[in-house]
Amino acid sequence: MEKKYKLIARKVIISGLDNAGKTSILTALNKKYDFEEEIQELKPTIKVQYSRTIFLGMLISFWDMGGQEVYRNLYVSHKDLYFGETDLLIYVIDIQDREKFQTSLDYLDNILSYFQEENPSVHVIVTFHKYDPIVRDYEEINEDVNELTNIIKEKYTSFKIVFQQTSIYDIVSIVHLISYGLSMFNDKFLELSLVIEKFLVEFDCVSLVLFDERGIIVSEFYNNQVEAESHVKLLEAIKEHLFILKRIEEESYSDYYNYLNEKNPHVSYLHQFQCKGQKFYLSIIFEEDLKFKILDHIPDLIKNSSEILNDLIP
Ligand SMILES: Nc1nc2c(ncn2[C@@H]2O[C@H](COP(=O)(O)OP(=O)(O)OP(=O)(O)O)[C@@H](O)[C@H]2O)c(=O)[nH]1
Ligand SMILES: [Mg+2]
Repeated sequence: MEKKYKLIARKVIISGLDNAGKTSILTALNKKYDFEEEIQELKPTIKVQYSRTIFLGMLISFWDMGGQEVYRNLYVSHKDLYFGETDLLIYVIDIQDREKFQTSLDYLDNILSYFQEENPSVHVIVTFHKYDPIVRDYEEINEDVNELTNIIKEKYTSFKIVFQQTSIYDIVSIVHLISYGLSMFNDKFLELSLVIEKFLVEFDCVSLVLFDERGIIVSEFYNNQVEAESHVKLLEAIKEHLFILKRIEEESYSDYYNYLNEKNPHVSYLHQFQCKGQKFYLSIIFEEDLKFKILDHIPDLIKNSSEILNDLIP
């Protein structure tokens, strides 16, 4: 049956030079796992590739803007057509390609000057991409991240630009990038994060993430006392949850699904619930001895989250 409500449309542009990794980011986001082969075979994007998803009552259109020079020239000579009415710009810089930094900064400048004139309230995220696990400790890479961040921050004081680091070898970083961007559209997300934070603190969880059925993060909180070594395990557990929910959706599994994994050092728990006919997943990581206390209180958490989700979903 067709739903009667009208979705709020949002336009998200993913821009940057050719080979920066834009199409890879969207492919990884979509697939969550087993995307390596597909990404190896990606061809440069011809002009703009459009895709859509629904996230909490918003119809999100992603514009993946092929970054080869001919296309960049085309966009900047028809700025209204391509950049008009943008709600969020995700600008991708290949952090491993130093030689192209200046060209990338120039292109960003071109786009942001347009927004400064025409659409100063646009949300902007700059992501330093190809920040792969194996290069994260390289001093030069981190220096480049800092330097580029400072250059951009100092130049565009009228925008509140958010900076991120992503890699397709770290799927959680990709999910974060897009989720963070989408949560900028509605203040209710802040309310939800307070509910999530309160639960995390009260029951001393390691992490608490709320996903929608497509695996986009609606809200999340992490215990900042987690040590580096456990942090890696924590990300592994969240990744496992992402894979499970992707499988559930792919296989149209219709029963409620809960999944408890008691592997060391922490227990990880995935709990599905519904609100206004939509599925959501709570992903919780906690210490073994808190298990019963936490599982007992999940219905309260669902109740409190659902009250806010009810307002978010049209
Ligand atoms: N090391 C590394 N390589 C990546 C990453 N993301 C993408 N790549 C590689 O970068 C290359 C270009 O990726 P694309 O996603 O096609 O780049 P694009 O920005 O869409 O390029 P255009 O469509 O021409 O604008 C591919 O060979 C990918 O395998 C990453 O996080 N790390
Ligand atoms: Mg592309």
